[in-house]
Amino acid sequence: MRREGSQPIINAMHRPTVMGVINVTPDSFSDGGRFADAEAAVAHGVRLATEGAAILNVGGESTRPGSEPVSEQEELRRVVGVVEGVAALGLGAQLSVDTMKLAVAEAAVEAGATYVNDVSAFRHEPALAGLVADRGLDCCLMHMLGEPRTMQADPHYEDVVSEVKAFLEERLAAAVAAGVPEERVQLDPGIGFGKTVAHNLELLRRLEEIVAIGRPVVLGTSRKRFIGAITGRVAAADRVHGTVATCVLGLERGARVFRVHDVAAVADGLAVAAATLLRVPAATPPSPSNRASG
Ligand code: HH2
Repeated sequence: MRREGSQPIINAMHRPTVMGVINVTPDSFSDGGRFADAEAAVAHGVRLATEGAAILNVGGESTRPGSEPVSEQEELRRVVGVVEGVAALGLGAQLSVDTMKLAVAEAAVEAGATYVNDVSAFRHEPALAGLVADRGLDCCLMHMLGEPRTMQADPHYEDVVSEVKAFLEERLAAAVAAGVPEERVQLDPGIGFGKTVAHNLELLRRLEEIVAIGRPVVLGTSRKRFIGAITGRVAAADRVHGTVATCVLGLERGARVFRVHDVAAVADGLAVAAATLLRVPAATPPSPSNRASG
């Protein structure tokens, strides 16, 4: 199910879009090992699409702080069968590959992906921009200070928001120079990628400054460590409520794509927030039993 030359996500500037995470990894920080075999990963994709994910993001390399890089062969082995398996089901969700590697992106696109999520923003392999341009793909370019192995060592900024903004503007310009139409590009401040708790909160508080670049902003706060630092929730899976709060705050400040593990919870939070802030009508009328409870 290739969607070459498909329409850009036309409503990304308005309604919130949920991007569900499928980590096909043994070591991701919050769900490592749970979906490491392809069958479990595909079943998880079905569940996330049913819960309201319009984009499914398949990743085969953990980028958590301190993680070691994965070989190209291993990443291919993890990702391609899952993209193929989910694509074959025709769930209606857009398939995205979470990779910095050209060969992995190429194989995922052959298998049905139409969106490249590159946490290196085309710095790791600049030729990835050419693939996105040639195949008419959507992409997400994310800010990261340094590399996953060392990024949390001692991150320092004069002003985190203006530095992240300048970086994203530069990467957007580089993508456009490589032939990627601007309307295919989404931008992400990279929550937790070379940032302290204070940096993450400052980015969230002043997200409008990133939104002002003019491209849809992707927010990836899901279950991350700063939420644990604030709430005291040590287990990543216990950070769902904190995640919903960050997504609602992000929506109010203009973010439109939310990369999350807990799709049902976040979709509900965003639906209520969008109905309030954006006057987006409810997706389905309330059931009679819900109506009775007012
Ligand atoms: N965060 C992670 C991975 N990819 N992509 C974007 N665009 N934005 C993010 O914030 C982002 C991302 C890290 O989270 P996760 O995939 O859950 O963990 P791991 O890297 O350990 O697999």
